[in-house]
This record gives sequence, C-alpha cells and structure tokens, in this order.
Amino acid sequence: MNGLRIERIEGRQVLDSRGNPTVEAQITLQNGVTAGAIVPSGASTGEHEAHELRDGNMALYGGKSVTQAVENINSKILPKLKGASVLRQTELDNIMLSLDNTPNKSKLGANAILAVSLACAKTAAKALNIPLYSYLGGCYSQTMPVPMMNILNGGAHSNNNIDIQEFMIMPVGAKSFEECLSSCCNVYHTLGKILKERGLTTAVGDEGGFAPSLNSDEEAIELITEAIIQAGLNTNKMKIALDAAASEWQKGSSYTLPKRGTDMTSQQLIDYWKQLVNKYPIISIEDGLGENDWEGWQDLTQQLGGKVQLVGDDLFVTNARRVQQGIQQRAGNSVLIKINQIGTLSETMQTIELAKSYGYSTVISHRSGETEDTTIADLAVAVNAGQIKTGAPCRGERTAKYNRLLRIEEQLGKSALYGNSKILGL
Ligand code: 2PG
Ligand code: MG
Repeated sequence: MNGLRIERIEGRQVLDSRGNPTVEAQITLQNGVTAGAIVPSGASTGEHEAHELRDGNMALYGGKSVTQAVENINSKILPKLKGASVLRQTELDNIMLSLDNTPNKSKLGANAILAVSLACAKTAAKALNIPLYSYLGGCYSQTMPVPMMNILNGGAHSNNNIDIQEFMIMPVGAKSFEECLSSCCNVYHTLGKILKERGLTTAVGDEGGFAPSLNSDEEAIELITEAIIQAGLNTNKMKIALDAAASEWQKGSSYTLPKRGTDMTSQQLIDYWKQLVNKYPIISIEDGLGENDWEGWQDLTQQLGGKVQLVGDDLFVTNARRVQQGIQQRAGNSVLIKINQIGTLSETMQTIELAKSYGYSTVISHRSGETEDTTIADLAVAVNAGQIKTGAPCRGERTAKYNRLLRIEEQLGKSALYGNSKILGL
C-alpha cells in the first residue's frame, strides 16, 4: 500500500518504572504516520531469556544505560528496514533476526530488536486506523482477559522477608472485565485496610502489591483469603494464584529460599505446593520449580497438573523450542508470555500458537520494570489468551494496562467476552 513504507526509525533511551533506562523506538512512515513502543525489563530474569543489551559503564545509571542498543536501532536496523512495508511484520522481524544472527540476540540486543518490532505493529495499526488488537488478531479478537492481579509482593520485587515473589488474585466468576476489575480493587483496598489495622506496612513493591514482612509466606495467603471474604466475595469466584519464581531459589540440584534460609529438595517443594493447594483456593502456580529442573516439573505436573494451572515462566521463556520440550516431557500446562523474553512479536505469536495447539493455556505478562506502553493489553485480547498478569491496581505503569483494557472492552461492546475458570485449560 502506498505510503506505508518505513521512512524513519528513531531509537531513544527512556526510563522504566524502577528508574532504569530502557529502549524506545519510534517509526515514521512515508505518509507521515508515526508511533512508538517501549520495551519492559525484568528483575527475576530467566537464564534462557534473550539478551538485554546494557552498556555496562558504571558511571552511567550504574551500568544500566542502553545507548548501544539505541545506536544499533539508529545505525544498523534503520538502514535495513528503510523503505520496507510496515505491514510485513514477519519479514521485518526476520530481517532483524538475520542481521543479529546470534542465538539470543546478543549482538543488536533483544531490547533494540523488540522496540522496533513492536513499533512496526503499532505504526501499522495506526496507519490502517484500526486498534492494535484488531490489527494483530482480526475481528474475532474479543476475549477480555482475566487478570492475575498481584496484590502482595515478595522475592526479588521487594525488600520484605517473603520468598514467594507474587501473590495474586484471579476473579474467575465475573461477567465482564469492568466488573472483575472493581472486585479486584475491592480486595486490594480491603487487604490494605487489614494490613494497616495490624500495624503492618502498606508500602508497595515493584509491581504495586503491598510488601509487608510477615511471620511466614503462608500468612500472606491467609491475609489475602481474609481480604477476599471481608470484601464480601466468595473464594469460588475470586481465586488465588502464586508466582514462586523458584529459579531464584535454585542452588544446584536443590533449593534455598533466600530470605528465610530454608533448604528444600525438589520433592519437598512439590509437597509444599500440594499442601498449600489443599488448604487454600489456589488455582495457579507459576515457576513452582526452577528453570532447569525438568524432572521436577514433570513430577509436579503429574501430581498437580489436573487441578492447578502450572505456569512456566523462566522454564519456557516464551521460546517455542523450550515450550516444545515442555510439551514432549509433559512439564507444566501453561505458558507465561513475555515479549521481551524472546524479543520479537513474530516469535511471540509463534510461541502462543504452539502452546494453544497443545492445550497449554497462555498468560500474557508484564515485567517488573514497566512503562506506559500498553501493548500487552492489546496482545492479550488479540490472541484471546484469556489471562493477563499486569500487577496491582496501583502505580501508573500497571494501571495503564488495566485502563487500556477498560477502553478495549467499551470498544468491543456486545461482542466482548470475558474469560472464566475454563481459560485455565485444566
Ligand atoms: C515474573 C515477572 C513479572 P520479572 O517473574 O513473572 O511479574 O517478574 O519481570 O522481574 O521477571
Ligand atoms: Mg514469573
């Protein structure tokens, strides 16, 4: 189509929600249409993730500046993509992949590649004058995701004494996204009130969840259950999900929970999860074991996979090859999708397709370091994932995604569907 060719790509360094630099790419087409995208950044990053290129110059942002990645956009990627049609997403992604030509995008940086990849899709949607979710998914993109809403932070996302990284609520019995969001906020505020009454801090962690120090990790689940009930809701409809981020605990073939200093074997951890699942309304556990513990994952899935969603984050790193291995070994039953773990939109889509075709559920996810970019909200609706993990209803970078979803639901009107417990793929 005339005018839809790439004229300019500008890379720039901007900040994420932790005050660390990250990459923004802005594309301008020959017809003058322009749009940009900003990439997120993790804290509990998996060792198999695509490479996030940072300068490492300690004098600049403690080594975290991304000027090299920005320079790669401006001087290496732009000349290869200039003049190409922005509608050819896969082709554009493939050009960047061959230009990089490393297994983990370490030459150009996954942050440089992803910023451009996302900016291409956003500019294309804008030029065609359709919403991003429609551009990515078409007219059957209509399932509003159930939030996996993180309301209590531990692990690498806060400096309290809790080892489990994320305690989340999942409103599986709501009728619409708007309704689900209001009941989640109700639980969030009730939890805040309970913490305050008990003299515990209501300061928040990286993802906006409260970050108190407690007597045990289990106490966090008890407090949340209490908040659900005090908010006048039923634990049949408002469930609990955990992200243990257990790769952070792995020490060789066993585990040490760093904050409490407890040592555990893979089997003991599986028993721990089983015990929690039997006691509390938990329906989903992410990274219950480490990223290289394939055998443990197989056992965990055999023992709990029939009743709980077992989400692989560090295990799969949004990488189709690792998801394929999981499918073969029957490890996990759900894939966490983080666009910056793999580094292009096209590869992200392939991984989602693969997961879905084998009955694995997909959860579209933010990173702990986020920005005002709301692409993941559109992506969740585009692929009818049915689930999104995007933090607490607190901190602008988190609420930006919820607010975008509210607008999408309004736009979809009567064709909007809302996921329920079936989306867990159990
Ligand atoms: C996770 C994520 C997002 P991070 O482990 O799922 O919640 O954390 O971005 O720090 O890897
Ligand atoms: Mg995780």
